Amino acid sequence: MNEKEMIRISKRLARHLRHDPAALGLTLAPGGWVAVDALLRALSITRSQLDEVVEKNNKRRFAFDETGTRIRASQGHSVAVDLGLPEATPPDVLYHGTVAKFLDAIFREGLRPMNRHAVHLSTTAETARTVGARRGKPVLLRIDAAAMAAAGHAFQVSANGVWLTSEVPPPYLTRLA
Ligand code: HQG
Repeated sequence: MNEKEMIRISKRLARHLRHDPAALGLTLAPGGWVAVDALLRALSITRSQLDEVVEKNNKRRFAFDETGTRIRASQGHSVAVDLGLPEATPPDVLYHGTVAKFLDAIFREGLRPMNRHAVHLSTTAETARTVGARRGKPVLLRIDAAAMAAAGHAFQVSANGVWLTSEVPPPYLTRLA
């Protein structure tokens, strides 16, 4: 499969596994899982195409269950879903990339999940900068995750290494650049 075709399939997977399964006549089972058979039929793709997208996806956005018969998005959902991820202790510092126009609101009310299910945080400044750059000139925020964890905020880490939490109140945020 060429790169263009992979991206096309990946975008369709992201749309349906995170946001709009109903558009394909699919529903997400608990945990966000969808039967691979049903997905292949709905997207008119083959199992080997799906395997290739899952394996080569640049952010490893999708994962099969241990039987290989079900698939889900590892994070990024807007539909209600409980991924059943265990609580995990975050690194002391995490990063979030955003853009200047959101800063007033962010420093007033904290980082919020907005349309997604959780706030997404990165372990490296570089990744966060890339996330912010999707919207314009990136602005980098440093999150004092150690202090948040000490204060009882729960964190989870997705299968593809994104740290998730339900909010980051302003006292834990510092603007870096
Ligand atoms: C901002 C992509 C105003 C927040 C990326 C962000 C990531 C606020 C936007 C993943 C706010 C939400 C997630 C507040 C947060 N007031 N704005 N209180 N709190 N915001 O897309 O983190 O390619 O839902 O800064 O690479 O940008 O889809 O979150 O700018 O990993 O796999 O509101 O999505 O991955 O935007 O991105 P998003 P995000 P995929």
